[in-house]
Amino acid sequence: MAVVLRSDEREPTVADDRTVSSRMSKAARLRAMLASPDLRFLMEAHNGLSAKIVEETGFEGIWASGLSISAALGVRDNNEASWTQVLEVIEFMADATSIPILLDGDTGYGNFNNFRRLVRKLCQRGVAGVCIEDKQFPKTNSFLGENQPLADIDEFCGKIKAGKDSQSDADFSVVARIEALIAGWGMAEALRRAEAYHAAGADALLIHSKKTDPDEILAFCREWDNRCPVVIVPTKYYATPTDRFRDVHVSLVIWANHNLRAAVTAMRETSRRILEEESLTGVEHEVAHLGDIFALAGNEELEAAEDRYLGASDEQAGAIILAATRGDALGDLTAEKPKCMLDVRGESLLHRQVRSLNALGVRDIAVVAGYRRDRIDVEGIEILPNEAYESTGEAASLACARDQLDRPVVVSYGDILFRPFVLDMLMKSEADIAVVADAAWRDRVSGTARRSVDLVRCSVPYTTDFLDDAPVGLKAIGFDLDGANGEWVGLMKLSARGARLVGETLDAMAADGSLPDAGLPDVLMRLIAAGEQPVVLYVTGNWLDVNDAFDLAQARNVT
Ligand code: SPV
Ligand code: MG
Repeated sequence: MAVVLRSDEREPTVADDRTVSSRMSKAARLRAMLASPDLRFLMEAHNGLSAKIVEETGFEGIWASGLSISAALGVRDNNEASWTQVLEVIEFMADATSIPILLDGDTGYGNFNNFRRLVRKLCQRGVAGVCIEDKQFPKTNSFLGENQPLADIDEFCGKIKAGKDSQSDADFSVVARIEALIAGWGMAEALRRAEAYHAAGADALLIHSKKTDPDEILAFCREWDNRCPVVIVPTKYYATPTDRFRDVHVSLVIWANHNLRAAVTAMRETSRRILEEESLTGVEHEVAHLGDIFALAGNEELEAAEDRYLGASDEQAGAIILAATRGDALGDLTAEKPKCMLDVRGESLLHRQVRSLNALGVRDIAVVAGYRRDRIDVEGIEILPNEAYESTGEAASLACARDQLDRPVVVSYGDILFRPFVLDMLMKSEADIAVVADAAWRDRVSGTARRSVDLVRCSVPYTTDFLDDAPVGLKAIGFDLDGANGEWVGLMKLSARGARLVGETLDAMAADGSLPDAGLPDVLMRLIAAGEQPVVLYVTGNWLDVNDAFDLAQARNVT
């Protein structure tokens, strides 16, 4: 039944065709390109990267050129690369792209038997088709020498049949390439071979020429009269306007080697300049940016996959050290440097903390600095300034590291020392918010000091029972707390979620004006009020903070 188009309907266009084809298999798409009444194009690629560039540019398909793959491997186009080495390259190309690939399969790498194995492997790897040429193994590039011997017609027809009988994908294409014009055997021989290869089951014919004018190609196409699709490679007759190929109903044009040749020119020029100039400056802005390379490699996809599959607990934890204060109670000791740079047995407090963090694999360390931040000379940290350190507290300092609050992070005061196991225990916590509290706090704190240390009240008191590992919840934190179970050490760990919650709380405090005067206990209390349940990890001693000269003297006893 004839399909009648309504007046508001239109004839399908090439663009429609492409939309439909994106839902088809690669092999089906190449087959459709060959069968299409429009002239279509394949662009050369020789590895995964160039294949991606061909797709990104907008080509519908890829010619995996034997010449280019060989040259890129540093060998000649004489079957010096083995067929499995070519297969490996083509597998990378197929994996890297979603458009069909037609492999230049030379002579099929042997007789019919070798060729049918190749066809099976190409189908397994999602390659859309293969082109074989009627020459002898090992082949020589068509543009080299004269009178290259051709394959026997019957032998080549048997090879085509073997290939077609072996394809596991019904849409896979075998393209038969006729070298009769190249070898000087004339048009009659070319047409005789065309007829035979078509009858043997070839899905398309590639007619090749090394002349600089297109006359013999155009004559062949006229004679052949589109009895099956025709493919051409106008490397030598490149000046021919493309419409002349349309006029004679060519199906597919292969731009066969220009990505390889462009790469050679660019690499030569870049190498030469760097050699001569002994500098990268001249070429830096003429070569692809590293970001471009990462994008081509698909790094963004890997980051998303890491989020999906690695899980938050495996995400690399960072650290934020709050070290903005001078430590006024230390008098002259901190006249010229911030408290975190006080020396404890040849090493500053900050050096010691950074070393402890590094030892547990934490490399991404931000230090919020204020007073005399010019005196902080620790390697491997990022310094984030708190310009308002004199008039703000710890919450405002933490807000200076707001950008870091999107991943697991250890938050630490810059004036504390702790034994390595304390940090190790904290790092292993999977809680969203975990704080370290000293259950032996009464030994350190008494009387009026209660009013200046952060005490914690917990869901259960500390116990020495080895088998009691029930989680301990934080109920309240602040100065002079009734029913306190411990003293906050100034160390906490946030999961990615916990970090986001703290970040949002800081934003809310900035918005309502409470941020400048707030300490970290105020932030924690807000989170508890909002229904979060921070976890407490008890220690008994094994840490100290440095508030005055007495503390410093104590610290100097630490090894
Ligand atoms: C290739 O690209 O390897 C070809 C085409 O076979 S040509 O080099 O023109 O023979
Ligand atoms: Mg070739």
